[in-house]
Amino acid sequence: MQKTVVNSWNEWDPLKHVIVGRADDCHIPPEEPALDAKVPEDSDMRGQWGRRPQETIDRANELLDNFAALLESRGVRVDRPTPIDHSLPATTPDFHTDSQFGCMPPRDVLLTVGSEILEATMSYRCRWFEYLNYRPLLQQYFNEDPNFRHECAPKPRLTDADYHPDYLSEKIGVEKRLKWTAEKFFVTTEEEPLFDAADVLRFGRDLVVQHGFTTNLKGIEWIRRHFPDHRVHAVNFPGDPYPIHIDATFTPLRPGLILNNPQRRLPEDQREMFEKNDWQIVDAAQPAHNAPPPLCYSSTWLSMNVLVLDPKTVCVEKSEVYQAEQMDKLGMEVVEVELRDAYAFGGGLHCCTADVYREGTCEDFFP
Ligand code: ABU
Repeated sequence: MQKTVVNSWNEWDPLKHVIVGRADDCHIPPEEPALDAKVPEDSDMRGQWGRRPQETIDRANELLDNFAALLESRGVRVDRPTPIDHSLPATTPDFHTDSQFGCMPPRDVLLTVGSEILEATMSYRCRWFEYLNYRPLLQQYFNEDPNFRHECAPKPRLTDADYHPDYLSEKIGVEKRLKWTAEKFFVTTEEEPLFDAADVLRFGRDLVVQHGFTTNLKGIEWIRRHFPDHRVHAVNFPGDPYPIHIDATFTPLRPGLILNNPQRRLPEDQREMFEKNDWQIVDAAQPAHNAPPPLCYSSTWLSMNVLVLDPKTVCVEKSEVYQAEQMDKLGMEVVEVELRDAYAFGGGLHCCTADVYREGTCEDFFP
C-alpha cells in the first residue's frame, strides 16, 4: 500500500520517522582546507588521521543503537544508513583525499523540506560521497511514497579555488578568527554554491540558513532558487570563531521559542522577523563540560544540540544537566539520552538524526 513516508516542515512538530546515523568504520580524515579550518588550534585532532579506534566505534554504536531503541519505544520509526567503505579515498577529476568520514551525522547531509529530501553539496572533500550511505533508504522511500521528491544539489568541484588560503596557516589565533568571522570572511570562497544541510533550520515557510565555513552565499542563493515557495534568510553568528552548522547555536523548541548560544548571539539587525512576530530568543544554559571529549571536532555547545520530539518534549544529552534544567523551566518534558561518547563522530542528538516524517503542514510563522 502506498502512503506518505516523507513529510517534515519544521524542527518541532511531532516526530514519527527519523534516520539515526551509525559510527561504523568512521575515519578521522586527512588534512584538507575546510576541515582544518574547523579544528581548534589546541585540539588533540591536529595532525591525526585514520580509522577511529574500534572500541570508540563500538561504544558510539552502542549509544546510537540505544537512542534508536528509545525513539522506537516512543512510537517513532527509525531507519539506519548502510555504511560504505569509508577507508576508500575520495577522488574526482578535481581532488583527491585519502579517506572519507563516515555516516554520522546524517543531519549534515540530508535536508528534509516537506515531501522532499535534498542531498546537500557538502563542503569537505572527505564528505563528497557521503550521500551514498543514505541512497538505499532514499530509494526505499522513493518506492514507498509516490509524492517523495529525492533531490541532489549540484556536486561541487571543491578545487583549491573554493577555499581562502589565509585559513591554511597553522596558527591564526582566536582573536583574528573572530575578526574574520565578524567580517564574514570564512574559509569557503564564493567560487560555487556550497552548503551543508545542518546549516539550515526549518520554520515552515521560512528557512534560516547560517552563512559560515560550510555554507557560502552562493549556497544560500541556490537554496533560495530551489525552494521558490519559501522565504530564505541568511544569518551569521559573529561570536563563533569556527562557524559550521547552526544546530549548536540556534535551536527552535516550539513556535515562538528559540534557544540561542550566548557566545554566538544573533546580531540585532537579523532579529526583526522574530521580534515582529513575538518570538522569544533566550540564551541557552551553559554546557556541563569545559572541553569536548577526545578526538571531537565539535564544541562543548553540543549541549544545546537537542532533538525536539514534539512542542512539549525534547531529548537532551544525559550529562547536560544545566540544559535539561533550563528545558524543564521552559515547560518542556526532558527525555535524557546518553550520547556524549558518540560526540566525536560528528555531533549530538540533533546532528545524529535526520527527519523523515513529522506531523503537520507548511505554516507561516512570520506573516
Ligand atoms: N555540528 C555542530 C557543531 C557545532 C559546534 O561545534 O559548536
